[in-house]
Amino acid sequence: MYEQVSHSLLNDILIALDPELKGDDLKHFYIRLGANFYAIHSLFQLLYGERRDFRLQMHKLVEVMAKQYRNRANELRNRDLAREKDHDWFLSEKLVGYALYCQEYAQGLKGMHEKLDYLQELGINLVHIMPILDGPKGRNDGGYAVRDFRKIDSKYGTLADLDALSADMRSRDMLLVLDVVVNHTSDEHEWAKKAKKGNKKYQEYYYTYADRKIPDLFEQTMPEVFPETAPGNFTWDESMQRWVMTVFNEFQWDLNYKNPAVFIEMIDIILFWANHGADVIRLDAVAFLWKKIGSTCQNEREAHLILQLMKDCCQVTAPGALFIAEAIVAPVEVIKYFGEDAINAKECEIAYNPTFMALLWEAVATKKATLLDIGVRNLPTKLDRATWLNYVRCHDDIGLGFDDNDIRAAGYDPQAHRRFMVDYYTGQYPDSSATGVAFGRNEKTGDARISGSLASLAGLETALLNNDAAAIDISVNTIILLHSMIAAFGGIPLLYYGDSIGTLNDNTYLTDENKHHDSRWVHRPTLDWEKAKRRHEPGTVENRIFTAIQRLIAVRKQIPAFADLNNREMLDVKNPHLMVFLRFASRGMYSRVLVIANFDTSPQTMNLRELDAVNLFEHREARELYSDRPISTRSGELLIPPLGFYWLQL
Ligand code: OTU
Repeated sequence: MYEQVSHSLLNDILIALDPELKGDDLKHFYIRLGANFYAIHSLFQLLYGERRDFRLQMHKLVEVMAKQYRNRANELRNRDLAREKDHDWFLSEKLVGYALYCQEYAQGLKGMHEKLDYLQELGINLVHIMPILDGPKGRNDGGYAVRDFRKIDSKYGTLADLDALSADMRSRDMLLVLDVVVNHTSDEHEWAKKAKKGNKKYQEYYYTYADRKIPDLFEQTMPEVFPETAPGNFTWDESMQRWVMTVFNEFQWDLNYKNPAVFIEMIDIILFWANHGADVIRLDAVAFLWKKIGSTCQNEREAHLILQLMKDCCQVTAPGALFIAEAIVAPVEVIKYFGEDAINAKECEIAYNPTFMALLWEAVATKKATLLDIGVRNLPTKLDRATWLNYVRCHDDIGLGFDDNDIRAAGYDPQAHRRFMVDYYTGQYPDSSATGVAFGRNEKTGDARISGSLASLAGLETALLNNDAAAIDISVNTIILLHSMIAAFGGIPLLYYGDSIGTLNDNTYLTDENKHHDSRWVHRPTLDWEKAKRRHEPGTVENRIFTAIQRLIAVRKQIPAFADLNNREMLDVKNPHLMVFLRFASRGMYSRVLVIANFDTSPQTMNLRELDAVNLFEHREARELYSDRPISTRSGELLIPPLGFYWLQL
């Protein structure tokens, strides 16, 4: 949009810009800048308009965007243009992701090359390499406390190694996802070190206070993220003689986005990684970006303005790069990270789907899809050009963040039901064979979360220990069922390393002084490549899980109705153990697919006449796509095996 005030400011900025930043090859940059400048200016004004140095800061912002565009390789610029044309590319059913630690997976970045073959064998084409940036030894929260945002930790490799890897991935048509930890830095970051020495400029990069007055006000309404290991939200810094806000661990200093310098530094860093080949950037802990006394300091409106501004700036320099919002918050809040009031996503194109993840675990524990069904129906409608990252496990704990009203509607008491979940997955519940570990127990609120590998939570550890073939079947089928759900739901399935071969809990963290207090390390093991080899030995657990997931992925990629185009319809069925939904596509061979999942450990029947929404089965049989076999529908009833699922082509 053209608007005089912003446009005349833009003209002033352009006149003053370094001539080097005005070359002919910057044409595409300036076209995009013109298109986005009104939005950028408006957002910057909303956030920082009160400041006397507003114009100067705007100037700096444009300079950073232009410099990073000048640094952007032609290959990536061409990619940007191709993606502008094919703008819905990331909604495709062809995308399947995998998250891994490069050290634990491949002994570092150099080792990744040969281990990409394994991922391709599975069908993966999007790889999230967990944080690799320089951080203090031990006090780094698994890489989420960064000391230098432009340096790769030497134990993983070098920037040149990453460039080589991203080039290799591009040649294999694989997408690279990297983290930018936007909410905080390590207390050993150069900015923090300067702040500690009394440098006012850098103290303003953080929230620091001489006494407890403001911290006490904040803490009246701020919940604790790590109540066991890092209670409170402020830490006293001896050398600075000030309190500093530390929402996560005490060594993670929260950045102060009320300061435009912080915003500009971070957009510079985001663009730096986009220029090093990141196709997708995972923005960590985005719900926390804005702090306000009297609020929970999560999901504030300004946090959204910051993300919109980041998106608008990124679109000017590196429009091909997408953002993932990591906001593990309530469903009504998560949805806003796609961009509120927009039609197309204009904040983050991709967001973790923590609600679906937690609901899946609830369905496994109760063997019923009741709450899952309610929860999914109550997920707010997603924008166009926005998609979910659907996952079963990740490097973090499982938070039980479903909606209290939904829990009640499913017939449970919210608090008691959450307690049941924790008991169930930590093996306290009589009927449970899960071997998870509690995480983040909060004595004040009674809350807790759950750690543990997928296989261990699904009872595989216990089943193997008891050499119980039937129990092994149950856990293997649970693992496959859960993966079938993330493959069919709509969005990008994101697998977690080790899960496709049934990796169990790893208790070695208990003897590591830097890890023993944080149970999330139980599910961050070194990948056992000997175990992985057994994927080729028929009959092994590894083989059963791996080949099933491999098949799920291959079939998903052949089903256009599995692209994420807001094309899912939940269907009513009487049997509470079943989750049933329809996926549809306007074109393509398999235009409608009926997904049925049975969460019970016994076979369940479904009456086809209940499905009036799909007056389907005039035919005598339907093709089941996963098994590639016809299934008779003649009796008007379908029998779904224990923990089984069908993808029926209509
Ligand atoms: C994220 O986590 C990361 O995924 C964690 O590994 C980090 O510890 C944390 O940020 C701090 O960098 O901020 O919006 O267990 O679910 O802290 C959600 C709690 C986050 C995590 C939560 C999450």
